[in-house]
Parts: sequence; C-alpha cells; structure tokens
Amino acid sequence: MSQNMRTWIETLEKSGNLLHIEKPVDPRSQMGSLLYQSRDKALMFHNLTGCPGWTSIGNSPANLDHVGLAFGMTKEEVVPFVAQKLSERIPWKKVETGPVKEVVLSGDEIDLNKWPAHQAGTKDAGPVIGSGLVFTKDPDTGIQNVSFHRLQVQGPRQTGILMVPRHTRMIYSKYEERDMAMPVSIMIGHHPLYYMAAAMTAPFGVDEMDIAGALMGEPVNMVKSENSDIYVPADAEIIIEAHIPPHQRHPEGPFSEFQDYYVAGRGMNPIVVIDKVTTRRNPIFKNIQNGSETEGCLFHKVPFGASIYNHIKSVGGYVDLRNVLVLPGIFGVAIQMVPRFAGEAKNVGLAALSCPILHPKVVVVVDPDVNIFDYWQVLWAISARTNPSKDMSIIDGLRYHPMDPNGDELVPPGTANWQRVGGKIVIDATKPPHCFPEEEEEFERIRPVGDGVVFLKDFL
Ligand SMILES: Cc1cc2nc3c(=O)[nH]c(=O)nc-3n(C[C@H](O)[C@H](O)[C@H](O)COP(=O)(O)O)c2cc1C
Ligand SMILES: [Mn+2]
Repeated sequence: MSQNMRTWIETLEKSGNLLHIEKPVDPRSQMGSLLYQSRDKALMFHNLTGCPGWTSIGNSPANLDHVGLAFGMTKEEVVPFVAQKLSERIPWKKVETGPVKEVVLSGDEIDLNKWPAHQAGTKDAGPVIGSGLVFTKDPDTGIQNVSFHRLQVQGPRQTGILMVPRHTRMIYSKYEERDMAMPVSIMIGHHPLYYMAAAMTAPFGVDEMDIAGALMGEPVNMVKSENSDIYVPADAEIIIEAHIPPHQRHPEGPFSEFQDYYVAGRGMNPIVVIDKVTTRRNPIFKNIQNGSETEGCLFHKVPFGASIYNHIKSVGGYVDLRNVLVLPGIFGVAIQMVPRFAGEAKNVGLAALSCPILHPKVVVVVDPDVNIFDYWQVLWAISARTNPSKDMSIIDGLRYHPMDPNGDELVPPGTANWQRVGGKIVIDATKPPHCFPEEEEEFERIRPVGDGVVFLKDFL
C-alpha cells in the first residue's frame, strides 16, 4: 500500500515513538514549548483549545532516528541513499479522485483562526502554518513546483507567505509581470518523504513530486484541484486552494527559524487568499516546530546532506566518501571520508563551501573512525586531529545564506537581492593518509582491552 500520513503514524506508534496527549493543549500558548521539549517522541494532540474537532501531530519526525524509520533504514544510511536517488525520477500519476476530496469547504466554512496552526516562538508575529507545501505551475511550461513556505495566519481566509528568491518566487514573478494572480494549492499533512522531496534543491523545471516518487519507489497519485489545474497528492490530509494576488504586500514575520533565531526575511511580503479547502474525513493537522534540531531542521538536514554528498564525491575525480551530516544550526557540515592524498580533505571541504546550498560555513572533515552522528566525536577530532595553523583555512568575502546574522547584510530582506557576505572555514580534522604510514600511526585511536567481545549488558 502507498505510504501516507496514516501509515506513518502507525509506524511511529508501533515503534514506540508516539505520545498521545489527551489533556487540552492551546496551540497559541502551549504547543510550541511541548514540541521544542520533546526531542525523542512525536506528539499527537487530541484536545486542541479553540480548535473544536481537530487532531494534530508534531515532531513527526522528531529526530534522525525517526527519519531512518521513515526511510526504512538506519539513520546513517539515509544521506547516501537520498544522494543516489536525487538523479532518479518516478513521474507522478493522475488519478480521478482520492481521500483528500472526502470533505470540500468554501466561504465561511473555512476559518483559519479555528485551525491548530501554532505559535512556535515567543517573538513570532502569530500562529503560522509551518507544514504547508506550496504547489505552483509555471505558466510558460506547465511544469509544477513544490516547496515549503511559511504561512502566517492573517485572517480567516488569508495568510502571509515568505518566498525566498527561488523557484516559487520565480514563478510568482511570471504571474506578476502579467498582472495575474498566481494560483496555488497547499498541502498540509502527508508522509515525511514528501516533505523531504519538497526541500530538495532540484534544478528549475524539475517537479519535486517526481523526486518524491523516486524516494518512495512508486509514482505519487495526484488529483486535480477544484479551482485550478494544479495537481495535488490524492491521499494528503488537507489541501488549501488559494491565489496570491499580484503586487500586493502585507507585513509578515518575524518567525522562529532553523538557526534558533528569528532572523528570517521579515518585511512586506505577498499574501495568500484562500478560496477552497478539501480534506480527508477527520483530517490530521501537521504542526512543524522550528528551531535548531527540531522537525523543521530534519527536512533541511537530509536534502542538504544529499546535495553536498553528490557535489563533493567527484572532487579530484574520485573521493572515498563515507557520509555527510549537517550539524546543528545548519551552517555546519561534517564530512566523513578516507583521505587518499595530502590536501585532499581540504579540497573536499572547499567544495562543500561552494555547493548548491548557501548554508555551509563551517566544514569539518573527519576519518571513518570518527562517528559523525555522535557530536562529541566531531568535537574530539577538531581538538585531537588538527594543527590549527595548518589545518584550519578561513576564506573571507564569500556569499552567505541571507538568514545568517553573522554575515554583513549588504541588501535587506524584501527584495530579490537580499544578501549577506562573510568568512567561512574548512577544518581538516583527518589524520595523515595511508600513504604516509609512519605519520598515520601516531593518530591511531585506542581500543579498550576486550573491545567487541566484552559487553556491559552481560555484567548487569
Ligand atoms: C521546514 C522548512 C521551512 C521552510 N520555509 C521556507 C519559507 O518560508 N520560505 C522559503 O522560501 N523557503 C522555505 N524553505 C526552503 C525551501 O523549501 C527549499 O529551499 C526548497 O528547496 C525550495 O524549493 P525550490 O527549489 O523549488 O524553490 C523551508 C524549508 C524547510 C525544510
Ligand atoms: Mn523547485
């Protein structure tokens, strides 16, 4: 059976990774803190203050172990797997109808103020739908695009939208040039692999639902929206059909973001006007909490890791690359590889700094005997396997991610030229390569006597 949000909830439940909360929870004043605290378990809310009839789920996934569960593998296997799938496409399939059409709402039947969109951070401008995947259609090619965009609730049928200048923004500009509203369909709630696909940095003109198909191993079934010819996943929980008027702007933000800061493109941003909603019967709302190492970050860590993995794997023709992990705050990356030549790790680190994603700023390269999923080991390698004067290379004047407040902001948010610039560092925390065996030997890690044979659990 195709995977969807319901099958995913079952997977979380069976593996003991879901907590049910029956006590009343106010999405405006309580849910953010609960989600931010629960780093091990997904939370399902059955009694939402001010939102009669709604159920919602957050932190699904809550951590990298949950991500492994969603992909059906260990967390260590996910990034190399996704890296390989990035070049594969399984085109989506049109179907006549699906569960997401069970309920159709329009006009006064839609009131976002009674939906369980939560206020995530204390300084956020208000409740925000953080789990909305925005489907658009390029008016020139007819090709669809899917991307995350935060939607700040601004009225019963209006939200704001932040469109960082990438594909959705490019498509919106095409509509604006023609003085036309851009039709959008927004999906809330599905299997996490859909969310992973939406956060991939694919070339313009690639439909992210074809990537979702490749990740799932089967085509995504899509139904036509009621009011436009945009196709959306047939077994999603909720679809909002809406339009973004041309040339209209409204104050939007701040919002708690992935770095654990509120630095986030706040300003005069476009609005989304809701025309229709279709849902499953008793739809389950999806809440995404933002901040460092929360659910929002997980949807960055995997696509970024995979993109960096592919970008660096052919530096110098071939890299014996083992894994890539995006570090907390998202501006850091750990690369695990077997250096074959002197200087190779540094080359690979530099490649990561100029990959398709703007975030990497602090790159640490380590050997395979350092477990990058255990952060203390990465910190150990930085202190125990570097001579800073030789192994730490700082390059200044590089393009930053505009949401990194450490960089100099040259152009403020609100325009297509929002930008920052600053320094970046490569830390080569690898030992000398095998071809220098005498030098390498000094860096051999200790193994305790009895390693791999004597286990604590047998003595308890
Ligand atoms: C949790 C999460 C929230 C995001 N929020 C936004 C957002 O509000 N605005 C935005 O422009 N991009 C946002 N992104 C980033 C885009 O989804 C991502 O860069 C995507 O690859 C862009 O799609 P595109 O390449 O089709 O433009 C978010 C990503 C994640 C994982
Ligand atoms: Mn795209």
